[in-house]
Amino acid sequence: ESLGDHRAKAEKMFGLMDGFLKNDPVSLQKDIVYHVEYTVARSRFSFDDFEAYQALSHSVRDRLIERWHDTHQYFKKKDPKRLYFLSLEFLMGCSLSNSVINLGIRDQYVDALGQLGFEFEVLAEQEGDAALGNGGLARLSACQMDSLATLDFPAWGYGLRYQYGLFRQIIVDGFQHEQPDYWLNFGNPWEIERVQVSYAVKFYGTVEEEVSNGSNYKVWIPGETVEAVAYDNPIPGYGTRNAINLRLWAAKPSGQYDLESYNTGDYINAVVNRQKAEIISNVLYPDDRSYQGKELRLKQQYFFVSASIQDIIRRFKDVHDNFDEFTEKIALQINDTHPSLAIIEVMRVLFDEEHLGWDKAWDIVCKIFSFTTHTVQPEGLEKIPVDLMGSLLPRHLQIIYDINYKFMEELKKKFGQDYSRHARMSIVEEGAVKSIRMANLSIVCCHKVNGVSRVHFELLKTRVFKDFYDLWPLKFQYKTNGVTQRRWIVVSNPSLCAVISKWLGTEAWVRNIDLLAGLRDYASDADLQQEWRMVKKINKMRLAEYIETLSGVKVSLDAMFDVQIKRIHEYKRQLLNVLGIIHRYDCIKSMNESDRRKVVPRVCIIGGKAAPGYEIAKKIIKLCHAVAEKVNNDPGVGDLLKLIFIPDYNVSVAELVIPGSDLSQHVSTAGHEASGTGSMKFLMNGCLLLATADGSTVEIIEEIGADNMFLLGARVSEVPALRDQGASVRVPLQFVRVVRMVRDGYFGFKDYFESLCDTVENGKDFYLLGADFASYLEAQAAADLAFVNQEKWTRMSILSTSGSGRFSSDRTIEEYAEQTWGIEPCKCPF
Ligand code: B1N
Repeated sequence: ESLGDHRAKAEKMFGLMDGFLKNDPVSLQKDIVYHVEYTVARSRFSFDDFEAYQALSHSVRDRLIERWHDTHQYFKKKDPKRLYFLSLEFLMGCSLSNSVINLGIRDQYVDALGQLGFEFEVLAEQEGDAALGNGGLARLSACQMDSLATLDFPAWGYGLRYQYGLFRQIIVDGFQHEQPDYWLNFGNPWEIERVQVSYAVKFYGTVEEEVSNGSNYKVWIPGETVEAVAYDNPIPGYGTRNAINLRLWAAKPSGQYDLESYNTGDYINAVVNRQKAEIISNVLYPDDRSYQGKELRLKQQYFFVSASIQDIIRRFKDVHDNFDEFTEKIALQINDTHPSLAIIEVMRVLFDEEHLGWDKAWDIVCKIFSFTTHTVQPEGLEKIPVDLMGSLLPRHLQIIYDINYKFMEELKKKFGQDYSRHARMSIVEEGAVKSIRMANLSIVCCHKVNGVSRVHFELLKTRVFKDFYDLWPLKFQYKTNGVTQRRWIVVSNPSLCAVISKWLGTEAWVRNIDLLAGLRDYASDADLQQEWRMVKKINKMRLAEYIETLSGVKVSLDAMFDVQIKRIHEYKRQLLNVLGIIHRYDCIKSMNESDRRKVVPRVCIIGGKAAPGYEIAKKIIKLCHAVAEKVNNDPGVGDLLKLIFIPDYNVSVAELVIPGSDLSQHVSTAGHEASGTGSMKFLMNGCLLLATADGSTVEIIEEIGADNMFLLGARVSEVPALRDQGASVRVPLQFVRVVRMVRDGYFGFKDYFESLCDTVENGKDFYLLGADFASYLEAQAAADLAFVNQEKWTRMSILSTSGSGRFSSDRTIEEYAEQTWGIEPCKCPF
């Protein structure tokens, strides 16, 4: 077919489409009804809210697809340098509200549905979260995709389409239980299955030599082949026509049939064996920050990496017939070390398959890859046992050895016979279990290594990667994390959004967050303050209703809502919070009537999941429930103190809880949180922070000033000395007392809590809860004092929002684009 014919055909088809879809209420209604009838296949006379949600989503999806097609057509025409963002985790949450807001058609939908007798919000609540990730790292990927789309960058995301997302947490008798999250059960309107986009991914087998054109080449003869099928998820930008793509891979049995077993008549077993391929993309590993050398996890990593690299090279080759321009057209970003096999895979393809020669292939690899680390503790770094790597990916192991050999030669030249330095920096770790250090591999091969906050960067330079920093100081940078104000203000807090736009006289801050600083001038304005408090009240009401439905506990709206929501970890110190609550309870119990009248009532809210195998974290959850049981049912306490554990914390729960909180806690032991991003969401929503000077908090202090938050605890620089003091560190009596209460069984489950108490007593308090307890209580007292003065509190709250501009992922992405990826916007014309 000639190009002319193709064009004529395309134009005829576009003519039949009657132009693009229209967004007036009647057109929207027609589309929704059409999807009820033909897509969901329900009768237009009888469908429930869920089916209405499905039809509604399909009509939104159609509009997404139009822009997504045009964006990719346009990228193809312009052929700009593209960014490929590789991450094993994306925590997207719900898509409906975010999509209609970014497409700029929310109001139209609200009207259209209203006229049909439906409420947009009610239908939106039918959607379940897409939870293909654990915590901060995964939600960061999602925020960054939103910013990439909004800022018109020619970017693609690549990841894995897990059948089971992060487990659901249910609480039985105060204990966490895990249930599978089979999120695709009712279909997923936000993805587009692309059966024709698939690649074979190889595993196991052997490496052989082959002679071609007089040279020797290595050929990998795989032992197993699995097919990767693409599922595309359009990501719409806000205030732009651009919609970029998040391509997730699912494993399917390979098209290459196992002819042997089909011939031997073992048909049933052959089919059953084929089905095993799907295991690879079955389930997300629920541990963040702890590395386990599991074969399936390595398979997942290589599976999504191999498919993505094949896809990227195929797209490049569509328009280029050699690799000369590869480095000018492609930037590959590795989200932590999880996708770092991509580096070796590109090396293998260019060297073994494209025959570019080692030096040329190596030169390309070193120019295209950049890597962000999210880790603080050296123990958290990924290490793959050599035996495992050699069996699953024999050729990759050889290439890693070759890279390491050359790297060691370079070190010898530079540092001579400093063998302990060589051993520390080597990609291969000798020892009981010989392993590949994925971080060392990534640092050696990438042109930039980024940290996620300034404090994190300092720790990388002086501790975690000190040797590498000494060798290549210019490789190391940091980009402080950010979150998207589209989801974390516009979607989740419409009332606040309206007030902000009203006072700034524009909605432009949704794309240009620096404008929020304009609110600073009105921080003491009585009218703004009143509207601000009204917004908080509305959001607290929503949250209070949610709490009552969940737990049956009625909470007072006059109380300070004090929230800590994040994954449960010892270093995040939810236990410090609970011990503080016990102390508060203990104080209230011993007060006389006149003192009680001075107490600022509190609703303490804690939420978060513990990794299924993390025993201590699970005990912290149980302790929350045990304390809540006692406190919430104590008639002598009443509204002065309530403790609520919100089960199954996820993105949607965060969207509800954050706008409704007054105070939020970010109290990790200094030096342990690489960045932290929850704090940024609270800050944007005008919730005050009670925090340690850790991770990104240090930069938040610089933006809003220490007077506008409640700081506590040891600084990063003080932690090592405190740790060295061990049992002789000064611990306040109140701390000893509250731990004793738990130990003695005051909240029941005496034996069960024993090992939990052991983690903070007798000189074994690694995370320094005892050392920071006095300071924690002082910060809490300061928060109480500030809350009594509502003008002061509201002013601090407005200053929090107006100072949150630096923590937009738009800023982070602009920095990456300029300093790391070298990409420029490519805006699809309207
Ligand atoms: O990444 C976030 C940071 O804000 C947090 O401080 C940091 O703890 C978090 C293995 C991780 N670090 N490492 C992980 C996640 C999943 C996994 O399988 C490690 N997550 C973080 C964003 O920078």
